[in-house]
Amino acid sequence: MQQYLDLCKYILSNGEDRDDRTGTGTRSVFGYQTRYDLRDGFPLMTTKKMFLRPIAEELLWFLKGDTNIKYLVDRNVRIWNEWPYENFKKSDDYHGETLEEFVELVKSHDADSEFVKVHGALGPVYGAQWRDFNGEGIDQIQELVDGLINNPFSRRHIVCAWNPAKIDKMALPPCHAFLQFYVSADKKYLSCQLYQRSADVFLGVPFNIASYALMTAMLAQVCGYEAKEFVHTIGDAHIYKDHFDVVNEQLTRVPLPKCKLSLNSEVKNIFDFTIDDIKIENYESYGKLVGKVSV
Ligand code: THF
Repeated sequence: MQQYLDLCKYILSNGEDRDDRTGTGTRSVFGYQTRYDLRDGFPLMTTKKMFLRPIAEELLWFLKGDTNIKYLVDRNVRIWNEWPYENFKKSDDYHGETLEEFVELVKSHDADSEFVKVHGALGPVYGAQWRDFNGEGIDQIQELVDGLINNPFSRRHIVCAWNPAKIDKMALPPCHAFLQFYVSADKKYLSCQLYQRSADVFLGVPFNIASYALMTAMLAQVCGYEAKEFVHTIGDAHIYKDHFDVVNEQLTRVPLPKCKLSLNSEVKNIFDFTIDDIKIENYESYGKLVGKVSV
């Protein structure tokens, strides 16, 4: 994962310092591409301690078409909690609860309760656009699978989460906006390229790389290919100012050998994967590095 460290170094030395929406401030470059070979191991960052479980749960949540944090909260995945909490704070139901107390409220209410429906909702984010684009019943994932199987050399294996008609209804407009898949000429391999409009390089990018590498492997399995390459193309690639110290610490670490992804080979439908079908083996890493998420 030297490519990732090179990206960090490149931003720190060449980026411009900018104010941003969250008020934290970033150093940023525009336009950067990295490539990860998926054949020689799984690209889970080794230069800090990571867990595949929240990444896999988030991907399964997207694939279900779910856009409410309840599913994640019930599984103790907290990466999406800040955004509904910001909206909750502006509502009449807010009586000074902390983020932790808000999360407990989401956990203790049923999925079909008013509380969860109102305060757990993120609007029509990834899952909604992937499985039911614009609320018009277009299942981009099913169409992708059908296309990869029946028309491998198509140049239209696209999944698009960016829906201009619905941006203002989303808690956060999609960062990983546009995906394209590519089958090799010998019909052996599947590759994936992501266009990410905005990337929090310390916190988000290690998640995003692992997430799309996992998705590529799952798609490859159900479509009869092997995962080959993940190409990551970024628009605004930034490091938040309050992450500079942990990034510099990470840059002193030399990447360890990649781990291996192990999927349950019996799963033949992309929508049938469960968390127990997704495992990593031989994961070795340096210790954890902690950074705050800017909202
Ligand atoms: N907003 C910002 N500012 N950064 C992001 O990375 C980001 N995302 C998603 C949407 N908005 C974003 C949310 N994804 C973590 C990881 C991914 C996130 C959000 C937060 C995070 O805090 N990771 C910690 C702890 C992980 C844990 O709790 O298990 C880490 O150390 O990796 C990018 O798509």
